[in-house]
Amino acid sequence: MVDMNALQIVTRKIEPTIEVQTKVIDYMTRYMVERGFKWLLPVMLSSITDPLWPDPAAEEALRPPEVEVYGSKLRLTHSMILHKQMAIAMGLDRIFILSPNIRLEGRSADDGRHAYEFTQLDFEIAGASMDDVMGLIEGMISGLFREARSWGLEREVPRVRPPFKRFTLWEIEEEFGSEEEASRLMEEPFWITDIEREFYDREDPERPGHFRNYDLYLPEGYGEVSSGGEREWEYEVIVRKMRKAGISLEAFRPYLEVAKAGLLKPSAGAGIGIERLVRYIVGAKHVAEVQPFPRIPGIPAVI
Ligand code: ASN
Repeated sequence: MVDMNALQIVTRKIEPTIEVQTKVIDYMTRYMVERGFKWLLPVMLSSITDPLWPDPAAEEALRPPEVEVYGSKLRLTHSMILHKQMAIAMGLDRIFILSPNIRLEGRSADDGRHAYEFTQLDFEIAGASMDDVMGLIEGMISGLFREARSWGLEREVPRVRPPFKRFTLWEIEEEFGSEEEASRLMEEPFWITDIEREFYDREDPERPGHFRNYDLYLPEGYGEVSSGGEREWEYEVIVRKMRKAGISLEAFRPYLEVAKAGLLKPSAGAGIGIERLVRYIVGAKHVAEVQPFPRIPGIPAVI
């Protein structure tokens, strides 16, 4: 059930799910720390945030809520992608954050995996390629699933082995019709690559019109759980792509200042949706079931 009142929210049996979530976060953060990543704390208010536009999955651009703070307007975090690039510019070469994101989706179609407030494990690696990041995520997911099989869950988490299958978005559309249909038909996690979207994902310099980015999809209809890419770092390229997307350069002034000074560096990274991953591991129908305080588009938060 998605539309719950306060008593229904509080009397649900959510403890086993939160136990799983604890183990999932423990596994994922250890995985990153053991590989030399530094753990940053999240930013929730900033003058700049991810435009989430252009986004082939969205009908219209989302507007991040704004708060007037000390005479200037700050936005609630859509994602920390631009801060991740800044952290790389600071000389922090491998970073991750458990990053709370707010995305006020206008969608009414409820696919069971959208929450307007959620947390992603967001990470970035200086000088990395898409293969580096995809390999890192494959190692994390297959190790996590292996461990989850020993947690005594009611549901059998599948045995998965890297490398996961890769499809371009074009191949998915040809073969399955849509990403959702592919997710329903597949039995293992798979990648979708080459998606034209936000300016910060890198266009392949050797194949203009193709993109060095990747989304990880879960099988059994659970859909997208991770999204990332190699990044643009050159000022001229960033400005050209922002203009093409109709994005106001003024709204991204501090970011462009750093880019113009030549301080952004090549990097690649991704974010992995914690609630979506927990939802899959426990086999919940709806992401609301794994959120102690559900945040479902179209339904006002009760608590
Ligand atoms: N975390 C994603 C990335 O690293 C961005 C996002 O959440 N929109 O590409």
